[in-house]
Amino acid sequence: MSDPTIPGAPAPEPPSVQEPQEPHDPLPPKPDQGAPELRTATGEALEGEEGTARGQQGRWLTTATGVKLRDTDHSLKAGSRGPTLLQDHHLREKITHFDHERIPERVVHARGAAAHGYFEGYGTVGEICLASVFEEGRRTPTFVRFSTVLGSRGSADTVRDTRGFATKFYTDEGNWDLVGNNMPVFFIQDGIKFPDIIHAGKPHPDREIPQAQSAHDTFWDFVSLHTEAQHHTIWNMSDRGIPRSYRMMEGFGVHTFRVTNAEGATSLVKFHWKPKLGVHSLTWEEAQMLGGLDPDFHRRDLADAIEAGAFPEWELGVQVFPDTEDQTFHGIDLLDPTKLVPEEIAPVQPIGKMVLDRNPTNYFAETEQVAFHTGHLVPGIDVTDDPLLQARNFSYLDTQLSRLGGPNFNQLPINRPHAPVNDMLRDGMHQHAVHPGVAPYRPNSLDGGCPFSLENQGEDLTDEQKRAFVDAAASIEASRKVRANPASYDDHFSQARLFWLSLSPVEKEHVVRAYTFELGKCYEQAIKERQLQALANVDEDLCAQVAAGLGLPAPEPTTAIADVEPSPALSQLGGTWPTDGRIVGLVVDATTPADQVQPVRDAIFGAGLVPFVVGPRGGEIDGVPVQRTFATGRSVELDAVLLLAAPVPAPDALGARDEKAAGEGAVDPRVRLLVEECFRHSKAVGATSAGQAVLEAAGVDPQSVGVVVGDDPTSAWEQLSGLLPAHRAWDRFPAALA
Ligand code: HDE
Repeated sequence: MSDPTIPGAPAPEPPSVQEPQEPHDPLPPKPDQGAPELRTATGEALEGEEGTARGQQGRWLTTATGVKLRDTDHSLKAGSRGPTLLQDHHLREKITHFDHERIPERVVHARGAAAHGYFEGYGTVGEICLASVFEEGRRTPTFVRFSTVLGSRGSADTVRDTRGFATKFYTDEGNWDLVGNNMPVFFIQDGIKFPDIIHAGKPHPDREIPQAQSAHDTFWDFVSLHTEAQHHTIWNMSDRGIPRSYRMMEGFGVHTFRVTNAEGATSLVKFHWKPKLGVHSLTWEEAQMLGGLDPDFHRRDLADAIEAGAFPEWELGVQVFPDTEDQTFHGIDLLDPTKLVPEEIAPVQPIGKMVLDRNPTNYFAETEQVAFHTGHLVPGIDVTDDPLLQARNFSYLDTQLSRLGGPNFNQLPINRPHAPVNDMLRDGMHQHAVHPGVAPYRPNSLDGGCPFSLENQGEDLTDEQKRAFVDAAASIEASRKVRANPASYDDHFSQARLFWLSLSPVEKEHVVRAYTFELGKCYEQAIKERQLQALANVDEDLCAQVAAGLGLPAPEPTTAIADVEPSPALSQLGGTWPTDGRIVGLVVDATTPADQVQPVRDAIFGAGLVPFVVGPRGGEIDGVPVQRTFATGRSVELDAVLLLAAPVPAPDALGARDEKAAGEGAVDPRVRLLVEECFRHSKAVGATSAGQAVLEAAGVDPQSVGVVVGDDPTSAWEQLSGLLPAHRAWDRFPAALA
């Protein structure tokens, strides 16, 4: 990375203090930004600068119809104090447009953040799937939107929830959308119940609280009655429900998909995204603090990492299963979306990688208007009969009609395919294409019979015919119309238990805490008792611990406890991972010389992390810019802290001005608090001899796990950087559970 900078500056060039007076061309986009590729409404490539915003041109303010204006600050009035005239077309245009700026937020997954990138195939899956996107070395542009499920568009990022992980691949054979989550299973086995689970999870209809939370009666009422939700629920209660970053989440297609090879043979697959940075989470206290201190934490983290050049990366992999008649694998029903297949019995085989390397230029145009759809499939990839997926194939198209105001949403720049479009869909609201010809119907003779379909010509297929989408001819057993589940869907607890048993002791502690917190927030005793009953059917220990926290007796199981093998791949702990884009706080005081800060700052940048200098005041200290002051900074923004000084209380360390600053002592109370919190959250803490006094003030034993002291900044950083790959100092607080 050349010339690293601290990410987050809003403008591509530093603004002047005075309002600019000279007109000039619009500023260029920031270097980290990209935009949808230049394409016509029907997918043709256009000449021009690729990946740049094209919204505004020229120097002069105009109306929506390009008429230059002299004044946009005063409405047209009958005299300077008179009433506004109806004649004021500029006022009416400006206000009317403003009045209609909003569109309905997504009914679920309303809160999200996105980035542009590319996917590169490894060429390892050709034997089972003919989709061109997986060919070796082929690069396909992608746009990924991450999201929470329950909250409104303005809700906090760090709430406990499932995260969406939706990827649009602009392949040369049309758009393919892989609309997944960060958890491999779902609450319901049949899409007809989606409104039920969502109505239960959303805020209560009477008071519209709580926002973006599952810790309330209606959610637990539903999942405790509808026990097929228990497996997904335990994932939500685990650390997966509070990711550290969108960059550090796995992604799952959840459903089983059917893929076809060039010979027409089919296989069943489950898609997995594996993050290069590993899977990591916040602590619950961090998540709660961030909800107030930085509700945009995940959004900011994604954009900042890309701006800092720490491009997030995932490997896409598949678990492959033979397409047998019963569509099961080792007794697991592959059409049941509440079940996963352990990686130990079906390894995830890497088939390509994705890198996100550009931030959107305009949130609304790109992140808000992107329209994903499970039915956006390409040749070689097809759906299965999973009843959840079948309902999704209806829902995603339908929802865009009300969200994006009509049937032409695929023509919005972010949704335009990169493959030529030659459909017979016509007209409708906001039609961008100017379709030639007179015969958008088939058969026709007036347009020379165009467009032709690549009809199957028997055995001798042309290359083009081979590459057309064909619905996989899966057989369906002789059947009767019924509203019923297969018997294999009746097991609701064995995989929740599998997940529980696969966790490390500290992860189990977090699950116990999450259930106890969430149920503790419910008002109705009956709901708590009912959920405890479900936990008793998962695991005795888990149930007993949660029951103790709620002050209720632990019930006996009502079903036989399943005998399951743990799947170690489900635990997040135990490895080391790259630390790209992690944030290290460098605490200085008003007198710390630049030569104590600059070398370690450079070393942190050089290692691909981001240093935040945290000082007693803003501006520069001995020429080094300060990113956070003791008043504006907080531990939860940081992955590690390095104390280069033991700052005395700053001039604004007044309880009346900043409650965090209340208290006596030789060290500024906010620095003490910063270190206390980092320690409590099991973060790496380091100090030089000059900063060591803060450890003492914060009551942190320098011998503790994950605490290092060095003579000088560079040696302290060297030790500290060795702690970061494990994400946290996990052994700092031993777990009581086995
Ligand atoms: Fe979605 N879901 N979903 N969902 N979903 C939507 O589509 C729906 C399900 C997922 O960033 C909506 O455009 C039904 C599973 C993501 O724009 C809507 C069912 C999984 C996103 C919809 C499901 C998901 C959505 C709302 C049960 C993981 C955000 C706005 C049958 C595999 C996409 C929209 C984005 C969004 C319906 C279940 C993931 C209403 C009916 C399972 C990541 O169409």
